[in-house]
Amino acid sequence: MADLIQGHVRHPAVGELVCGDGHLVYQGDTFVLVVVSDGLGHGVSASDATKALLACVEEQPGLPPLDLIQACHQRLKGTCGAAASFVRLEAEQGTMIHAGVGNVEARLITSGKVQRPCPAYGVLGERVRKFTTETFPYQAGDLLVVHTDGISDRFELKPEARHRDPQALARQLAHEHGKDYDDQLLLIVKEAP
Ligand SMILES: [Mn+2]
Repeated sequence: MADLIQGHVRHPAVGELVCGDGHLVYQGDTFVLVVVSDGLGHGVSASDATKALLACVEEQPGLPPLDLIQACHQRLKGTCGAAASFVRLEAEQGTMIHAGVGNVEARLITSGKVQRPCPAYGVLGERVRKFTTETFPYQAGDLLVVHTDGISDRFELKPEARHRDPQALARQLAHEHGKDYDDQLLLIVKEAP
């Protein structure tokens, strides 16, 4: 199992005590699963939706991302709902599989280019237009950046960013592009090559 290097910044919107954004990184035998959730709105109800989503993932982290996101959609019925991004890294197969709903942004920084998966429209627990997955070439050493809309996506990362320290880079991006009025979460994951 490869070494995982991670960095993240997470904090609630100004005036809130709990953060509605949350994440999970699960290291399986042959894959790494990364999930970032943004519970709709702020505060306790948003945090409850994210907790329900992450609990659903923890019960069955080995499910294919498409099945997992649909299971979460069912589980979140009756909550305030969530936007979320599910990323499965399979270094041996050389692939990254992404399934997402709503505006949680993921990017994969590789040696050649930056890949930006396109999430589906909708809200988990309420309505989703169509569940889809996208698959991208992936190898250990690539940098995965996932963040909620509490961090503006108006930043550019070049292939050289793969060599940055994930925690330092996460802090810098959140500092420069964070929005005080929304919960913020930015997560960076890299498998040691
Ligand atoms: Mn948000």
